[in-house]
Order: sequence, then structure tokens, then C-alpha cells
Amino acid sequence: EAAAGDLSFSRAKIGSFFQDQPVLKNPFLEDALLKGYLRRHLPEEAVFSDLSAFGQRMVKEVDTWGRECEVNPPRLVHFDPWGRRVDHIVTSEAWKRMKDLSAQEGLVAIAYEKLFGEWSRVYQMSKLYIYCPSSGLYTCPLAMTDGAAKVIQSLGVSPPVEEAYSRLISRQPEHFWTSGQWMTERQGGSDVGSGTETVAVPQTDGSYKLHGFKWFTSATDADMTLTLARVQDRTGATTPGSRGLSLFYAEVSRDEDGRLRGIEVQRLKEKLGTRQLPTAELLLDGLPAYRLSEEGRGVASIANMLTITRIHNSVSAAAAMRRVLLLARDYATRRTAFGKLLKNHPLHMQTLARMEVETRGAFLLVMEVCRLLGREESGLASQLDEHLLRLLTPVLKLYTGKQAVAVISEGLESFGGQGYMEDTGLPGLLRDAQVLSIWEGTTNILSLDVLRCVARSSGMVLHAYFTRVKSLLAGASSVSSLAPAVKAVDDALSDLEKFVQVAASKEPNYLELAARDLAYSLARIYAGALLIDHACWKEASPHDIYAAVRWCEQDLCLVVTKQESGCYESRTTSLDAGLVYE
Ligand code: UCC
Ligand code: FAD
Repeated sequence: EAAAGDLSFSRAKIGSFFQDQPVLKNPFLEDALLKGYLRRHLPEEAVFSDLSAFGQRMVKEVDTWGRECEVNPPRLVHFDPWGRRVDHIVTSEAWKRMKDLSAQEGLVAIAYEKLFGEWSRVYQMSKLYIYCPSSGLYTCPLAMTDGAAKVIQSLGVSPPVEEAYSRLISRQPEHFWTSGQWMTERQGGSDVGSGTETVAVPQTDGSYKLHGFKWFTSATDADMTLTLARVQDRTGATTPGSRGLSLFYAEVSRDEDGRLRGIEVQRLKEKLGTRQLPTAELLLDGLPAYRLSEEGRGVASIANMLTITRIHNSVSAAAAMRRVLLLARDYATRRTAFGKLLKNHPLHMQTLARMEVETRGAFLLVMEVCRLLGREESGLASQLDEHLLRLLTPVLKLYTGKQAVAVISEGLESFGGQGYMEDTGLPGLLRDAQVLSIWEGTTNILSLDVLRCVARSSGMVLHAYFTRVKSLLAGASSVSSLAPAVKAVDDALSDLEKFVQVAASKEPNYLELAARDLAYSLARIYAGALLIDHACWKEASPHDIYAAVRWCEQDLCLVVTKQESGCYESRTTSLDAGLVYE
């Protein structure tokens, strides 16, 4: 009787097939290009064993913490139970563990310890590249922390920021600090010069109190920040525009009653992605601060931070592309359709191979800029290196930010419907990538930055670019299978040279309309040359050659095609507007 009862209450049958999920394997050991690049440029046993162990940590524990940060996002507690304003940003345990891990693993410190000389940045960024997609966006505060350390270093490590500097680059979790970067206000995040209303009121002891409203502040649980404000003179007047901005250092601290000193957290932002990361609106209501720059040199002084955070952004972009590929290629060995595994469907493999080519180009561009940064920081940079670093930083950031969205979007599709399911963790990759082209300068703003740095260098920056690309191609003549790729880059370079000459004789807004395509051309040609150069390395694999050839099949010099169609002529401005507003 009991058996019959059991049967009538047995579970509904839901079938016996359950798809194996994609498995994350050691992201260092699984990455042929990363290993190849390091073997070629930084063949240090200590680096390999550290990255290998760190990669294993991602698999064993950190990736799970990253998920925990996503499902347990920060929240803001405005008041304590007795009604006192406290403005506590409550973060998950996993988020706090990320901070400790970052210090212990030296994720900022490596760049400042410089144990590997000019290659220290490459080492640091390789480690971050492994970490990013598992970090629950902890790489965002790390980017700003690194940027703040760089700014302090460049302005001079002395009081009142001496201790802060030692904390930013510390390996001791209890000593380690992170920094914010508060630039954006309601009136403008791109046009900071016009948009900044925050004023700095001088105090008798030489410090200042800041009053204003910061519209976007990420990783607001930071210990300190760098921010911009206008110094008030005795009459309360300030200088408008960028020339009126100065750079300030402020600590985020609490008084004896647990209230934030001089800050009210208005609210946390509700965001498409990066939900792991607290991003707040802040009222600065007498925030104690110290001026770090000369008066009026705020933008120029924070530029070092922008360089560093933009490079971090690009590392994140390339890392997210790599991560989706690692998962997609694993999944293709587990999922069957039409009688065979996905990996045996040629069209599926072509799709992943195209993503792979994009990712390799992005990776080599990232590492090239890290290499240049490392040279600059070791005092080894030639003038050519310096020009390249200035030019390539915005190019890299804008190009990889956009590529990441495209590659990850394609990546999600490779899991079919599961790629759209929140609890697989995959959609978060896409949502998080969407911000990479917005913060730290949008695509257009960075395209204009490229123009500005070209214009201000009276041709030197472009000269450096042409010289370096040609030198990257120089060794390729011996590899016959690379001939079509070399020809494509060579032709594109000549086209680019011609474009620059023609553009110089046109009206000023000609180049403005060409700015985005120009930046893309600079990125594609340079990445093509890097892929070719890497494929010429004596230990390169046939796949390295194949990747270079495939990359160079795309339109490398976009400006020439568009120039021929007249789309940068001034008459197109009214045509574009007419079209948009029809
Ligand atoms: O979004 C933010 C944080 C997000 C979280 C962090 C994520 C990090 C990655 C994490 C990965 C997971 S913070 C907000 C970021 N905001 C921006 O990026 C602002 C975007 N707007 C611009 O970049 C604009 O181009 C401005 C604000 C720089 C334009 O201002 P100005 O005043 O009109 O600029 P000027 O006149 O061109 O430049 C003023 C000075 C000049 O120096 P001097 O006076 O010596 O000639 C420029 O050469 O600043 C110098 N300068 C630069 N130097 C300007 N930009 C640069 C640069 N990029 N590099 C070097
Ligand atoms: P706008 O400047 O209004 O730009 C709007 C559009 O106009 C953009 O597409 C832009 O490209 C375009 N545009 C503007 N000017 C031109 C031009 N001259 N030519 C052509 N196109 C133009 N900021 C901080 O300071 N600290 C932070 O910690 C921080 N965290 C953030 C976190 C998140 C999740 C997000 C989304 C943003 C964060 N920001 C932060 C703000 C970010 O840096 C700005 O949103 C960004 O710089 C753009 O500024 P904006 O929003 O004012 O856009």
C-alpha cells in the first residue's frame, strides 16, 4: 500500500537530458596569445608561475566571488534605525574580499615596485587581464587607484598625499586604499571645463572646502578621491571654463557620529550593467580637500589619471572578449546540434574564429600601449615612444570599447538561448561591456582627443605612428604567407598618408567629421602591423599567421573610402542633420 502511494505522488517527468555547462579553465594557461606574447617579451619564470597560479585562483574561488558581487549588489542605507543620517554603502562580502585580494596580489603595486623594469606594466596588466572578467568590476576601483597613484607620483609624493600614495600602492590589505575619480557633474561629463560647478573655498590653514554636486562617482566606497573644482577668490568669484579648474585631493572619512565628513550620498545609480559597482550621486557640502595642482591646471593634471584609467578600460575590454571566447569554445565541445558537436559545424567555427581575430588584435594593441607606458615610466621612452603613447591611448580605448560590445554580443549568441539567461552569468558580460565606450571619454570625445593631440604635435605624432608601423612590417618579407597582409597594411598606410595631406588643405571641420573614421583607421592599421610582427616571431604558430591575414582582409583605412564619397565635406553636416530630423 505504501509503494502505491509513493507512485501516485512521484515527480513529474522532465526528461533525462541536461546540457553540460561551459566550464571556465585557467584563463592564463588557456590563452595561447598571452603566453606567447610573454614568452617573447618577458620570459621570466616568476611571472609565469605567478600568472598561472593566479589563473587557477580565478577558477577555484575568484570567479564565484565575482558572481556573488553581481547577485548581491551594493545598496545605500541613508539612515540608522534611530533616524540619524549615515549614508552607508553596504557592499557584499565578496566585494570586500576583492579588495584584500587586490592588495595581496599586487594588482596596483606591481606597476610601482617595477621589479621587471620596463616590462612591469605588461606584467601588471597581464594579471589584470586574467582577473577582470572574474573581478565583479573590482578592476574599476583598481583603475582609479592606479590613476591616482600616477597623478600623485607625477605631481610629487609629499604631504598631504604622502601617506595616501603609500596606501594606494600597498600590498597589505589593512593598509591598502582605493581612490575615486570625481569629474562628471550634471551639466557635462565630456565638457568638464564648462560643466563643473563645484567651488573650492579657501580655508585659513591652506586647505579648502568643496561645495558642489558630483553626478557620477563610481566605487564610492573608496577611501579617497581626486576631483576637480573652481577656487573662489575673496569676493567669491571663480574663473569660468577649463582654465578655472584645479585638481583636489580629498579623503572620504567619517566623524565621531559616523557621518560622512562633508558628503551626502544622494542616491545610488540604477544602471544597465556594472551593478556590482556602487556608483553614486554625491552632494559635496564642505568636503575638506587639498589642492594638488596649480590653480587652473586641473584638467592637465588629471590627464595622467585619464591615461591610466583608459588603458585599464582597454584591458577590461580585451579581457571580456577573451573570456566569452574561452567559454564559447568550451561550450562548442559540449553542445550538439544536427547530430554533431558545435565545434564540428564549420560556420560555427568561422564565427568563433572571427571573434578570435578581433580579440587578438585588441590584445596586441593593449599590450603595445602597456609596453610604451612601461618604457615611459622607466625613463627609457624615446620621443617616438612618448608620441605613440599619447596618440594610441585614446585610439586603443575607443576601439576596444566598441569591439568588446560587438564580440561579446556575438559570443552570447554562440550559446543560443542560454546566452540570454541571467543565471548563466553570460548576459552580465554584455551589460558590463556597454559602459566601456561611455565612461573615461566617449568614442567621439576620444576621437576628437586624437585630432587634438595630432594637431598640437605639429605632425610629430603622426610621424611616430608611420615610423613604428613601417618598422613592425620590416621583418615580414621573409614569411611569404604573410604577403597579402603586409600588402594590405602597406597600402592602407599609403592611403592614410594621402588622406592626411588632403585633409590638411580642407576647412577645419573636415577633420572633425573624419575624426571617428580616422581613429578607427589608426587602430586597424596598427593592430594589423602588430599581428604581422607577432606572426614573424620565430616561435609563432601558423595560427598567428592566419590571424594576421584575416585581420588585414577588413577595410583598414576607412577614411579613404569615405573621403572618396565626400562624406567629410561641410555640406554633409546639414544633410546629416536633415536626415536625422526628417
Ligand atoms: O568616467 C569616469 C570613471 C569611470 C570609472 C573608471 C573606469 C576605469 C576602467 C575600469 C575598467 C573596468 S571618470 C570621468 C572621465 N571623464 C573623462 O574622461 C572626460 C572626457 N572629456 C575629455 O577627455 C575632454 O577631452 C577634456 C575634459 C579633457 C577636455 O577638456 P579641455 O580643458 O577642453 O581640454 P584641453 O584644452 O584639450 O586640455 C587641457 C590640458 C592641455 O594641456 P596644456 O594646457 O598643458 O596644453 C592638454 O594637453 O590638458 C591636457 N590634456 C591631456 N593630456 C587633455 N587631455 C589629455 C590627455 N588625454 N592626455 C594628456
Ligand atoms: P555628454 O557629455 O552629455 O555626451 C552625450 C553624447 O554627446 C555622447 O555620445 C558624446 O560622445 C557626444 N558628444 C559630446 N560632445 C561632443 C562633441 N564635441 N562632438 C561629438 N560628440 C559629442 N564620471 C566620473 O567622473 N567619475 C565616475 O566614477 C564615473 N562613473 C561612471 C559610471 C558609470 C556606470 C557611467 C555610465 C558613467 C560614469 N561616469 C563617471 C560618467 C562618465 O564619465 C560620463 O557619463 C561620460 O564622460 C560622458 O559624459 P556625459 O554623460 O555628460 O555625456
